Amino acid sequence: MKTEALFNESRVICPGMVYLPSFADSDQLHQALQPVLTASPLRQMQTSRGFPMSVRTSNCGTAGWISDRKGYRYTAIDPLTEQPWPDMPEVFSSLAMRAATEAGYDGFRPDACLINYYVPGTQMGAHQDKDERDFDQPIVSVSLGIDARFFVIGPERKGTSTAVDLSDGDVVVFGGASRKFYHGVRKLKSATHAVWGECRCNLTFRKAL
Ligand code: MD3
Ligand code: FE
Repeated sequence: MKTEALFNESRVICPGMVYLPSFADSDQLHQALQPVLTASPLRQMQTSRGFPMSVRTSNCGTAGWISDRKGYRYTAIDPLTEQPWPDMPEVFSSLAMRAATEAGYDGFRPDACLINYYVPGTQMGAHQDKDERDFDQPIVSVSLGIDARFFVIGPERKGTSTAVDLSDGDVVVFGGASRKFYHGVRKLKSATHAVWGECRCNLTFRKAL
């Protein structure tokens, strides 16, 4: 049975969620990301139960999201390098601010950029993002590399999901009611992107602190 409605052309997908197709310059972001990942390499974080997450992760900005045996939180220091997270590149922060403004959330100033790397077969189960202090601040998501199917449910985990197919350069802004909606990523299909290779990179910009 097919329970997912597909809305890929509409801009407002559900209350407060704005889709900006091809908004980001993928090549420029790829270039800016390399020194960030040299300073704070991608790694598989541990869940609180001690299992490795399938997505590989890093951060830039004054705060970075981590998961370990103690749970989820934002830290100023990268536990792997024991150094501050790398600075957020100017092209990252300016893109996130422009996207938020375009979506109607003027004044967004991200202090954290979570970098998620997916290889084919990887998925992210339904969850809420609730480790940030101020839920009035939106989250800006940038999809890079190979295509993925994202889904959003609603304020509760149960219910019908809405699917959005995300391609290289697509940006989604989650504000208003959608900020607390359950969401996730379907198992990534195999593909190769000319610049990013056999992977999808997702940048999520947040005001964490
Ligand atoms: C909807 N990442 O890192 S980004 C995450 O593609 C996360 O890597 C996915 O969910 C990814 O937490 C999806 C889209 C996203 C991010 C934050 C949201 C959707 C959201 C917060 C509230 C509602
Ligand atoms: Fe999330």
